[in-house]
Amino acid sequence: MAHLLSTSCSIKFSSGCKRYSKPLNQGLEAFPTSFTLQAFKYPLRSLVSQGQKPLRNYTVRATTLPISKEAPPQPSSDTHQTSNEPSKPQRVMVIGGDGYCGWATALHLSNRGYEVAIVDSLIRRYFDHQLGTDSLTPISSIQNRLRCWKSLTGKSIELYVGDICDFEFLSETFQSFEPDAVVHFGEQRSAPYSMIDRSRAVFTQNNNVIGTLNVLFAIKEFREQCHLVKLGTMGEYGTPNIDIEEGYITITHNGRTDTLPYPKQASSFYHLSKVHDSNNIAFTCKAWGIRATDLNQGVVYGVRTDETEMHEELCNRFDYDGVFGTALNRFCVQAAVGHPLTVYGKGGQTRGYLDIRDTVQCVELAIANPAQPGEFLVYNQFTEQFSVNELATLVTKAGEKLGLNVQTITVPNPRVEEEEHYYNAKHTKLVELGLEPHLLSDSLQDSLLNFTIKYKDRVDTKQIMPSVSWRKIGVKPKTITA
Ligand code: NAD
Ligand code: USQ
Repeated sequence: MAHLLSTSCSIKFSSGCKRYSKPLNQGLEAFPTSFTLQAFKYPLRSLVSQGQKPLRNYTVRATTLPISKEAPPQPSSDTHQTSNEPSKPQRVMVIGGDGYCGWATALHLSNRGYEVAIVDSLIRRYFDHQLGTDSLTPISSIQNRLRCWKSLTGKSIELYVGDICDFEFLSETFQSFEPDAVVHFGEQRSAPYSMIDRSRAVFTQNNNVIGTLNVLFAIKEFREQCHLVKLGTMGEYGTPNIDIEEGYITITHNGRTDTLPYPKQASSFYHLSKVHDSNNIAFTCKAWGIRATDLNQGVVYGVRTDETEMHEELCNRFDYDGVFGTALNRFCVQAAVGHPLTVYGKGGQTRGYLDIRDTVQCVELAIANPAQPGEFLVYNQFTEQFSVNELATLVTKAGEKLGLNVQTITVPNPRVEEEEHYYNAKHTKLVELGLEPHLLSDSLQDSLLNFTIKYKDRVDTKQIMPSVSWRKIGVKPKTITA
């Protein structure tokens, strides 16, 4: 049944299991009370079917283009290559390829000669409808994006629309595409979203943990040599008072020494879902000989990559709202529209950051240097670390150069996190593989700021303040606008 459909693709609904049917507009809280979080009035399942059966999962296998079905080359067993020209597995499945990191990565890999398929449920677009938010940038439908890519480059990217929590869909997709590598971005990735209420916490962990578990089973059953490149997060480690190593730490205790997974102290139900993923992946590497690389990524900033720059229809999404927007991207939008920069609490919270152009580089390096069967590689994927206060200072200075009057306010921290802490996370392994970082220089700041200024008329300033409180999770909303 797994086959590709033509441009005017028909839609097949699969009988995926119903796990989540509570309307998602319940439990949103305004925090603080001076703004509102809009909620969409339909339950999640309405996204996928207006039919009689209450389906969560649906299957649309579509491509705008015919694809070559040549026999895929076997992935190289020659791993850990450090040369500049590593052998490439040819067929890469990008799960979550319609999202922020996934879209940029899918185009980059396609441009670099990989046969790429995007697998995505498109649920990220639904979250915007649900919350009343939108990308700063106008984004085309995934079908139009792919048509545009084909017409510009002649390169086809296959598209499988469906939910990886639906194992039937995922099985058919694996058997149809036969990936040599799977890059897995396809998760609910907002910490605030996971902290809105019980239903979003459950949704996040269900979506992320079961989705990843299904990917592991699909590899085991259909493509056992396939290399899994999984996007984890630096937030799995938390902020311990010792240096953070890349995945593992050697400990001597009561005279005995062992190298163990680095302790995890996640600080949201989202971040915890990534810890569970990592444990499941590590276990299946041991138990089944899965080959996997966990990329513990820091906070991503920026929007332009070489490929998305080629045409406005290829433009990536850019989130600035209080639920999905991340620190530096938000600060640039805030500066552009004259909103004070929203530093939460004391602003000493320090994290690893990287340019989205480095995200795509890192993923390519991970694919080109696959883990051995049974091996679980862990890399810390970021290039520089900053405190929130340091980011605010950088944006203020860059804004001044552009004639902007940038102010900063202290917002009562909606999260439960250390606001002044030690932070020193190692991040050398991807550099050793060949990563050439784009650092957050003044000029980069200027160009990111200029980009946000270009789209500032699209900003809904009501979406800027944080709307979700870690302490008051599940409290009924005071205000929900229609
Ligand atoms: P995103 O929300 O923009 O994209 C995720 C994509 O996955 C969306 O297109 C969504 O529709 C899809 N998806 C979600 N659940 C799915 C499912 N069950 N089946 C199929 N598709 C599904 O997120 P992003 O910012 O691109 O992040 C991608 C990954 O990178 C996430 O795993 C995230 O945890 C990780 N990450 C992101 C950042 C960041 O700053 N954006 C930092 C560190 C790690
Ligand atoms: N922060 C502010 N003001 C803001 C927004 C954020 O002070 O307006 C602070 C937060 O309190 C936090 C830090 O900035 O201390 C980072 O917050 P964020 O929203 O930029 O990032 P986070 O919630 O950690 O999540 C993002 C992605 C997630 C990824 C994570 C990487 O959404 O998918 O896993 O970055 S990491 O932070 O390393 O865990």
